[in-house]
Amino acid sequence: MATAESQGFRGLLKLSLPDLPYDYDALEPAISGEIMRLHHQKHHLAYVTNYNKALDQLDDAVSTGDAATVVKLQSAIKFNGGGHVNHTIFWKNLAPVKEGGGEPPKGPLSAAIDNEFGSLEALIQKMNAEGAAVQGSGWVWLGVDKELKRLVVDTTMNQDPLVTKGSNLVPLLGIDVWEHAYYLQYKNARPDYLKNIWNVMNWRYASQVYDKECP
Ligand code: MN3
Repeated sequence: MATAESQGFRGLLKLSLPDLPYDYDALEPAISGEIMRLHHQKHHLAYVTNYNKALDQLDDAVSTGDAATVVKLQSAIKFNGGGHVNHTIFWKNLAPVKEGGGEPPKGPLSAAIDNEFGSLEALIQKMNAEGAAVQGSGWVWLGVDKELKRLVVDTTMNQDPLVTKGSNLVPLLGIDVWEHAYYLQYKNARPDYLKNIWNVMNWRYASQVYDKECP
């Protein structure tokens, strides 16, 4: 939201926490309401708050010519800014079953998946295997290389957005494999979380992004 007090760094807007496009419990039983509430209200909010704090400090450091502090702030900006970017996509990547969650992709994206991976099932198996293999915290992505017009599966560590793996990469779907995304419900069984999340995957959103990048 654009308010006067939200303006800090050179008049640019600070971030604010976006609303979820569904209720917290709308993705059950795949993802519990308790996880969704904490993930959105605590984790995502912390990225927003800490990014804004870093921008304030950057504003001060830039205006006093404090290059050492400008450099020092880069990791906080990358981590918290990336957390906001990734979670903003993640909420849109999910949808309640009654709103099309889990419905397989159609049209050009479906054809591109078959062409690149053989089948939707093969893509899901590949993403689940790569997501399960992420050491520590990170993300597994389905993206499109907008120059080559090709689908790619890749992983990123911590809160690095997909674009850190290549400037032409645009995320279609990202799955958060941080423990905070599943632990309350699935404990240490990340593969079970990965298996069930496809029941609420929003392929309509992925198709919209794909159609925009590969018209
Ligand atoms: Mn998360």
